[in-house]
Amino acid sequence: MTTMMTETDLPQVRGVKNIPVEEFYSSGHRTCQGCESALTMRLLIKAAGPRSIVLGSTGCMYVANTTYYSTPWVVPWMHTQLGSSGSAATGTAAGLASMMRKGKMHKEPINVIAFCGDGGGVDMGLSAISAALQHDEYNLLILCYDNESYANTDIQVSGSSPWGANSTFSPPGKVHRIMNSRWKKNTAPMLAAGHPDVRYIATSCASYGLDLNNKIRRALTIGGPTFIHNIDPCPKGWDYDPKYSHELGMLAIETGLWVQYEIIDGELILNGPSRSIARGIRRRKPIEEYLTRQGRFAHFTAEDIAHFQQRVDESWENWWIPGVIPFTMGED
Ligand SMILES: Cc1ncc(C[n+]2csc(CCOP(=O)(O)OP(=O)(O)O)c2C)c(N)n1
Ligand code: SF4
Ligand SMILES: [Mg+2]
Repeated sequence: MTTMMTETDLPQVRGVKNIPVEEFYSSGHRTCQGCESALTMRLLIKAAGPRSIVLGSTGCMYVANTTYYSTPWVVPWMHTQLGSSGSAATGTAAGLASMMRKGKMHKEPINVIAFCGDGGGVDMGLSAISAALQHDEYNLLILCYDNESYANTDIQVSGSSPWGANSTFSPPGKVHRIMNSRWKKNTAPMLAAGHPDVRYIATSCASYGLDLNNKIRRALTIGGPTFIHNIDPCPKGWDYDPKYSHELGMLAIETGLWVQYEIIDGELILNGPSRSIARGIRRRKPIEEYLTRQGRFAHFTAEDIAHFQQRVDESWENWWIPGVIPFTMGED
């Protein structure tokens, strides 16, 4: 079905020393110190290489990266509206395919990558992402960098914010301590279950850079539309010392809160610490170790921490696929 050529020279990288040294997201941005989303952008384009077009929806990774007359992007980059990562990706892939078909462009594989934040992707642009994932004639990657809030407009709660987190829209008060009572949206499995023809959907974290690198490469080479959901610790929104971004990304996975996996042609493979946890090789760290490191949970009582832990335990112990698919098979 695919009309665009598939990139062929992005093999899986074995060992961190073999990650390319060239940078295509360089100096010239003004993200906060310790911003993991900036690292995600850097690793994203390092993995994809120079024959790429990147489309970014409104958010920190647009605003902080396009200060007047400066940008860190060394590849063609275009801003798109907050909820439009899906439509921008489809339109760009369609445009390239058309230009190549008409002979107006040299025929070559060009990576089409659209990114969105959690506000732009998990909430506002979900329908456009769904539409993009149904266009199996185009090769494209949509990457959601999830800092768990509408960060750029000063940390408002999103559908991807964790239960109970303090934000400008969910400040703990005297009457109601827990203002965000929603559990985080389970986005990647929702998109995978809803789009069974999509060949590749994965979750990742820049704290595991080699893993992220290889997932991006697989997403760009497998063919058709693909989606990666990436968790990004955000010092400002999560309220911690910027030097701990890397550690917090690891803790999100080691506590079992964020689960790392790839779904390739309908087959789910857990990887990294998530696989070791599922196999019983390592124990999940207590969620308290993660929550107490962040100011956004500073108002939590012991009861709140226990509730959070119980929800995480439930997802590993009662779900159909631990940490991923929240169903159980009903009795006949
Ligand atoms: C349609 C629309 N509504 C609201 C805004 C204002 N706005 C700009 S960035 C932003 C936050 C986006 O959050 P997210 O997608 O999570 O990205 P982040 O800022 O966290 O990186 C908002 C609400 C906008 N640009 N467009
Ligand atoms: S608010 Fe968070 S996501 Fe935005 S630039 Fe700062 S650290 Fe990065
Ligand atoms: Mg966000």
